[in-house]
Amino acid sequence: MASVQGTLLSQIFSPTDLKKLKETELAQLCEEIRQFIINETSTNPGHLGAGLGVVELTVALHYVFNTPYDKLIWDVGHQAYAHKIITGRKDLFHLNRMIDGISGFPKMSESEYDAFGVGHASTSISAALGMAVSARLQHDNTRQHIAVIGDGSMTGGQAMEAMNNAGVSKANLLVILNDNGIAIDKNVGAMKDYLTDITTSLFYNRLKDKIWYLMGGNTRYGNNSRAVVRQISNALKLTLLKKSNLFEAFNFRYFGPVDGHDVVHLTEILGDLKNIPGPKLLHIVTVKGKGFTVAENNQTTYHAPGLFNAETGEIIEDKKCHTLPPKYQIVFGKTILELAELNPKIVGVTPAMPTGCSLNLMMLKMPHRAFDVGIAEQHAVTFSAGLAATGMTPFCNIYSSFMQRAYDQVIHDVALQNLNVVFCLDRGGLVGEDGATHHGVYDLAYFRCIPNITVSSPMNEVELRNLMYTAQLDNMGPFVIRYPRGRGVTDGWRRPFEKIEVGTGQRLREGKDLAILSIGHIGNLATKACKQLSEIGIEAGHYDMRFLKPIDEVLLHEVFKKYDKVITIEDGTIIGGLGSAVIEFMNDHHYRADIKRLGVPDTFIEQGTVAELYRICGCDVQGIIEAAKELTTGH
Ligand SMILES: Cc1ncc(C[n+]2csc(CCOP(=O)(O)OP(=O)(O)O)c2C)c(N)n1
Repeated sequence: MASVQGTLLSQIFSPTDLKKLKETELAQLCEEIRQFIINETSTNPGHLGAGLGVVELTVALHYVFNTPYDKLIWDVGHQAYAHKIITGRKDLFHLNRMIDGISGFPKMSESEYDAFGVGHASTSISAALGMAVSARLQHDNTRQHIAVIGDGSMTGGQAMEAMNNAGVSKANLLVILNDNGIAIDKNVGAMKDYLTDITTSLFYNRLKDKIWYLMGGNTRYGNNSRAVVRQISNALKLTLLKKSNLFEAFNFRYFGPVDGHDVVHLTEILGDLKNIPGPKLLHIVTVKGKGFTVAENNQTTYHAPGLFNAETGEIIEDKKCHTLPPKYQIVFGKTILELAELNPKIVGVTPAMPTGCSLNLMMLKMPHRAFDVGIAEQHAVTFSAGLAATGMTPFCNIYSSFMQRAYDQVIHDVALQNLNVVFCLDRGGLVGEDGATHHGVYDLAYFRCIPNITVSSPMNEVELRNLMYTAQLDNMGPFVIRYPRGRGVTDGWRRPFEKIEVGTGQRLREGKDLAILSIGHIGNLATKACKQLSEIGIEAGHYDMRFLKPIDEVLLHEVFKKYDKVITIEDGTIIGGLGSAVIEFMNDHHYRADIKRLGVPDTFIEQGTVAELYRICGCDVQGIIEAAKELTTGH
């Protein structure tokens, strides 16, 4: 059930309703929306802090602009809850991120107000620019195009590419830089320092205040904005400001920094900016987690806190979690630290996900050897290649779906030069509630076709550790270790390291009726299925392949000599991964067998719990049992 709504929010079903409110009512509406988001996400987890930080901005944007005719594009989209609530999805919000519910990110097919689908960072300016140019080509000079991008996402290369292009386009484009000083973890890099300087510089802000005073004496940009801005721009050319402002250097007109929590002021500024043609950037300063003290004070934790108490903010932990096996992420974080203590060549690299992947453990202990390079996957890969080319052994940890960004860098900079970069691919497989933009299901297929690369996936935490150990031994070349989000299966994972022979899998169970070949964590479902199949008289052999490339040919010969019925299972696309590799092997070696491939079908899988999604794909225990029955008995 949807949460209780405040008196103003209960009247809002679309931006048209919002526009009926008086300016003086907007602040109260913001508080009601904020409370609604807190209540809803406390029982149905999602992204919290970023959304709380842009409530005022969202209200102001829909108040001033004519959405959906005007195009509003959210970068990443994890902050767009207020946008969803205002644009007709308030009463569906209790189904946020659920199967058959609404997506946690803007999605074109979900609403006409979602001008562009998002989930990955730094795309909004490119998309908005494309739309602005399209409008111009279609002789529409009235449509507004607005990209809202965080300071973290602004560090992504694509955002810079788009700024560079937009700056000479004369397109009618408004970029709103939502500067809260943090990505998921603390924002990093020179741009962050620059934004801090520009926000706090006394010289800059005094100059700006003087200019605004000259423009009309109050906080607005003035009535005759175009003329005033032209005058001001000319004046600014005489100052250091133009040269010292990064965004002005990109030919954007820069406005700000302004308080992003003053909703009335924002509506006034946005109203004025509507009348100023060409590329312009409004820099607003906000607080991530605004209005919820715990979230303001612990911004990384409350980026996506899971279940929490809506009043106190206290996070509700799963009581059982202390007795469960550790998460793969923790095993990665602790193991890289152990290995780095043994091997001085090891360094860690993450593009803006230190807490998510647990590289933060190494960053704490060995700050000079662990690097957060910002939301910059391409750079992370080539930076790692540079490290490897000159004798270091980088462990570059990237979420599988974000690695899609850096495909060329993997081929061109790492594989082609056979450099020993260890790619730890976190969040491999279906990730659950984040949905289609975040599932890590293409990696097995897209890595398998690249020469020189070793592609592995551990079935449990001990294998993860041993693969990490193996990957940093001499002359290993590019080495992918791919594992899922969440918990492993083993107790006592902290055993002495053992080298795993590259390209070797293992037979886990002898069978006679069919063989099941798995790769990675999903093999644990195959183990369960084998036991249940045995209870109904079907004896399945089980092989944990461990390496997709090089694939264990000795084991495959064993399989095809013994079995003529084979199931392959992987938590990746059915096209191009383990199943495809096994069929290629069978064909190349002239074996004949009935092969049933289980994996993610050739369609985009939306959000839901991981268990629900594997069921849909026929890759849960029941799915394996059904496939085995069908293969062996024909029904
Ligand atoms: C390409 C890519 N890399 C990493 C992420 C993971 N991610 C989601 S939100 C986020 C931080 C974004 O920071 P910012 O743009 O400042 O927005 P804020 O959350 O602070 O509002 C990151 C790194 C992503 N979505 N896309």
